[in-house]
Amino acid sequence: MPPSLTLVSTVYTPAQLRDAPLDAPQVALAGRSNVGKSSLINRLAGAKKLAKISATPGKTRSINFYRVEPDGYYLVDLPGYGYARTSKVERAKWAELIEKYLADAPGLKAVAVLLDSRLDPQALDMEMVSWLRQSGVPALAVLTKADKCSQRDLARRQSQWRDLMRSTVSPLLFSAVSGKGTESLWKRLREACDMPAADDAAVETDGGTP
Ligand SMILES: Nc1nc2c(ncn2[C@@H]2O[C@H](COP(=O)(O)OP(=O)(O)O)[C@@H](O)[C@H]2O)c(=O)[nH]1
Ligand SMILES: [Mg+2]
Repeated sequence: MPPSLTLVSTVYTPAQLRDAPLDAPQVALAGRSNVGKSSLINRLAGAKKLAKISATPGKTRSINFYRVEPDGYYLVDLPGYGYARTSKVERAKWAELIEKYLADAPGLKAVAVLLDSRLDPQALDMEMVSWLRQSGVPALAVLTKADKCSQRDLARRQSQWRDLMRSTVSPLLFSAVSGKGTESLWKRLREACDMPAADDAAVETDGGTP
């Protein structure tokens, strides 16, 4: 059975972060507005639709904490960045909230950075990636909308990001439309939270050879 998601906390202001489950193991999801973050969360949630796929992008200004059952870690949905029609004041509020979260969450294990597989690396994506590197927070790159690109373009995009991120791990290919990458994403999320892969857990329950 795939894990299930339950929304347990929504935070609008830095002060409200006090009441959020920041100590529990968690992976945050970040990406530019319209990258497909809500669609990805809904795909992970399965039949239970959770994140509103907005007709008016850039409207989500909250941080949403989803508990993953039965594993017990959290997926933390950060507001999308870089929506063009956001005011300066809005943008400053956004930055304050996200920066406070990223700096103050002891349980933060990694940030899944969602990147549009159709687009060349964007300045804001590069900023997020270099901020994570400087902060020592592991980045888990996810190329979204993979159904929109040819295998050849996807492979090229993967190696481009791998080089940019100075990583040995290829970005994960994901499509909310086809479901491609869903299982691999669950696996990487668990690994990021230091939880054994489901297969390993099964082996352990079976017991080793005496
Ligand atoms: N073809 C395709 N379209 C997608 C995919 N994921 C999202 N979209 C579309 O991209 C747009 C933005 O998606 P949304 O999930 O709201 O992005 P968000 O702003 O990052 O939350 C919507 O029109 C979605 O239908 C995908 O995997 N494949
Ligand atoms: Mg959204």
